[in-house]
Amino acid sequence: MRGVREVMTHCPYCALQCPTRLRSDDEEVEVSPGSLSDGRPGALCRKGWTAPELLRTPDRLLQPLLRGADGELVPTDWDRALDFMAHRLRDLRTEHGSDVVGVLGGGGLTNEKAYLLGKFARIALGTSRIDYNGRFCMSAAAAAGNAAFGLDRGLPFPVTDLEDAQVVLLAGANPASTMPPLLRHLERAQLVVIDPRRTATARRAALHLQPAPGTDLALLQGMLHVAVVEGLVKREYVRERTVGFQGAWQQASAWWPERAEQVTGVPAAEQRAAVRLLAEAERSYVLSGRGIEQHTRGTDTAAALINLSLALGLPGREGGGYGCLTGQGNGQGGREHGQKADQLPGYRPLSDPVARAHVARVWGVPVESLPGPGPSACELLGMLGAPGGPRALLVFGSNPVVSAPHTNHVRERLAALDLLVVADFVLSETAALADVVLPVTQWAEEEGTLTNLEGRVLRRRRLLRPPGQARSDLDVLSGVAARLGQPAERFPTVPRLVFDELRAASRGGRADYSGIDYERLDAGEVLHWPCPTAGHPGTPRLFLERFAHPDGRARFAEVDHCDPAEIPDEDYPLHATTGRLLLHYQSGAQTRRISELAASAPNPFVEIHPDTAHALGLSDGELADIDSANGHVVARVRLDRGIRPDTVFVPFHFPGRGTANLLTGNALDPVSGMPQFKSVAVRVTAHGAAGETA
Ligand SMILES: Nc1nc2c(c(=O)[nH]1)N[C@H]1C(S)=C(S)[C@@H](COP(=O)(O)OP(=O)(O)OC[C@H]3O[C@@H](n4cnc5c(=O)[nH]c(N)nc54)[C@H](O)[C@@H]3O)O[C@H]1N2
Ligand SMILES: Nc1nc2c(c(=O)[nH]1)N[C@H]1C(S)=C(S)[C@@H](COP(=O)(O)OP(=O)(O)OC[C@H]3O[C@@H](n4cnc5c(=O)[nH]c(N)nc54)[C@H](O)[C@@H]3O)O[C@H]1N2
Ligand code: SF4
Ligand SMILES: [Mo]
Repeated sequence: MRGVREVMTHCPYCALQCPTRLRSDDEEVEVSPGSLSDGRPGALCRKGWTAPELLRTPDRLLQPLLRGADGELVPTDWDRALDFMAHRLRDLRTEHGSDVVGVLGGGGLTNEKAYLLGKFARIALGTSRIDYNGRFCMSAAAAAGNAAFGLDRGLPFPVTDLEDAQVVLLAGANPASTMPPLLRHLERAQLVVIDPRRTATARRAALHLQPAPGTDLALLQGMLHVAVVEGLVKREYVRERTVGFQGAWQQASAWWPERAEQVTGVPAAEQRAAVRLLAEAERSYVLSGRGIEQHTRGTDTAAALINLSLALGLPGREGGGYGCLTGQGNGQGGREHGQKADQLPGYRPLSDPVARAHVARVWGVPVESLPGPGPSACELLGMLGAPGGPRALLVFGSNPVVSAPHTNHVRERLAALDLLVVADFVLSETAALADVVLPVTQWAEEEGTLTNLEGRVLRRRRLLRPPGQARSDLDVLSGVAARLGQPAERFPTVPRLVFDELRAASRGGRADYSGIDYERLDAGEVLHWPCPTAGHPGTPRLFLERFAHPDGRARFAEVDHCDPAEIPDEDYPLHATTGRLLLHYQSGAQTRRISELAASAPNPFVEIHPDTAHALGLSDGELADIDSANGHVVARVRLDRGIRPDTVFVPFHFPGRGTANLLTGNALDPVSGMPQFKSVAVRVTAHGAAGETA
């Protein structure tokens, strides 16, 4: 493979999955934007432009590592690493039963990897204890979407539809930092932004509502109240296309805007103005982000946003709609193929006997051998090493030591394991704690598919040979499965074969991929699921005729506001919320290794209003201690007039004592298992001022 090579593929990071042209001349890899689905030139954000650097990062994992008797990780070869792993897994399973092994997957894995990981857990390990980091990400909006529409696809329409929007409501989303090229589709729209901070997105908004963190449900009730009282509800749509309006209204009727103002801090006049803008425009869209979802009432809050959208008649029509901005590269596909605790491929429920029988047939195993639903990701992490809990954990595509809530607790639980195995291409903070570290391939070194935020299936293509001994996750799963006695043909390593099996497993399910294949994708067809037959054109727009419930109607939800699990008090008088910076991705395991990004955004910080800082005796740039009931963080003060004075913001991309998730706790949304990342009560003081901190 000498000379200049070129492939068309997609960025390795977020769910926008910007198309990229990758070129290599054996010396360097160059990236440039590819074309959008309609042929117009695409764009990349700085993470996309700098992504190739990680392919050649000096600390790339090139060999498997095993923890030696002296406690150090030492290089080994694949046979030794996999033999050791299989041997330990077998012993543990013999002693404690199959549920002794836990698996944590990721929304960055390709469809093929996510599918094979779920199959591996259910039939090679026989464990029910598999979940993935999408639990931290999509779970609340997905639960609300499934309940309301009978189907959960992030955007039920192509992003380009947004170009005709007149008004777009962004509820707890900051795409100017998290998906910059998406803003090109929003140029003509007036934006209404709901965010406690004046973000780069909020600065472009016609209207910026700034609620206290964790109070969105009250705000959305107030807005539904406005819609009803001002006669802005689309009555005919509500009558013909929905059920349950009365139940939703019964709850919202108690939330006149002035009452919502008291709880949220958003003036009643702004609530009215926002609803009028949305209702009076001909083409309005409502989009949800993690800001409203990552709470102990995340599902109910997402449901309240859907209630408002339904009342305004937006979902399922042309020139309007509701959607949720999916996060990770394969955040959409990653939640469809069976790495989720309660799910089988095709977005099928694991507890449904018909679904179980179908998938067992495709896998060639007795249906009784399929385990039942297991615990959600945070519950899984919480039970590691505890009596009756998993004693081994396999991690593929997540870095929970930085990104899971209450990370001190996570570290304790990981330390209580007999075996921790992490597959990664760099020594992430979690991999550094593992007994076995498996070096895997990156995006430009592998083939596969991902499903972007609009449900479109995309091809990832290989440009480079994997360096050193790096192997695909598919090879790893197949190698371990064989050592556990599985027939080789059950765990194919060729992505195209895995995809063909995934298609069969998804046939007839909610997310039906059976009509999509590599040939059609490689021929340039634009295919959104469901796509049930080889001749089917795919489904770019869902719900235009009917919603996916048997009666074709969408469901309003009966929800009400209550306070978040932790609210400010005398000891912890401020709200802290967490989230993203433009230049870093997630736990930062990837972007902190990219020189340009690391140099521009090197350190953890706490964003704080100047008046609050002044009252606390803090000045810009100085180190501060941030304490919550769960833990302690040290970060530099960054003054920002755009944040609410009662709120501070801590980005979650940094390790060590700047890890935002030292502050967050174990409270979960009872419906979805979503942690409360976006609202925790804290105290901020000058660093060291309080003496020794606990
Ligand atoms: N640069 C970058 N881009 C990314 C990622 C990344 O790590 N870095 N990750 C990708 C992934 S996986 C995801 S999930 C998406 C997430 O994309 P977003 O949802 O846009 O990102 P966040 O920064 O987590 O949260 C959005 C906003 O919610 C606000 N917020 C905080 N608390 C509240 C609240 O209580 N109510 C309301 N209304 N708003 C609140 C925050 O101030 C923040 O501006 O981004 C994707 N893109
Ligand atoms: N406080 C706070 N915490 C949060 C959030 C927040 O807003 N605030 N957001 C949450 C959200 S939305 C998300 S999505 C999570 C994400 O948090 P994580 O799950 O930690 O996600 P990443 O940092 O992307 O970790 C992925 C790891 O897998 C590796 N990796 C990438 N691709 C592959 C692959 O194909 N195979 C293998 N084997 N490894 C791979 C990467 O190198 C990296 O080490 O964080 C959550 N945590
Ligand atoms: S917006 Fe997302 S997919 Fe596009 S270049 Fe940036 S990180 Fe990559
Ligand atoms: Mo996410």
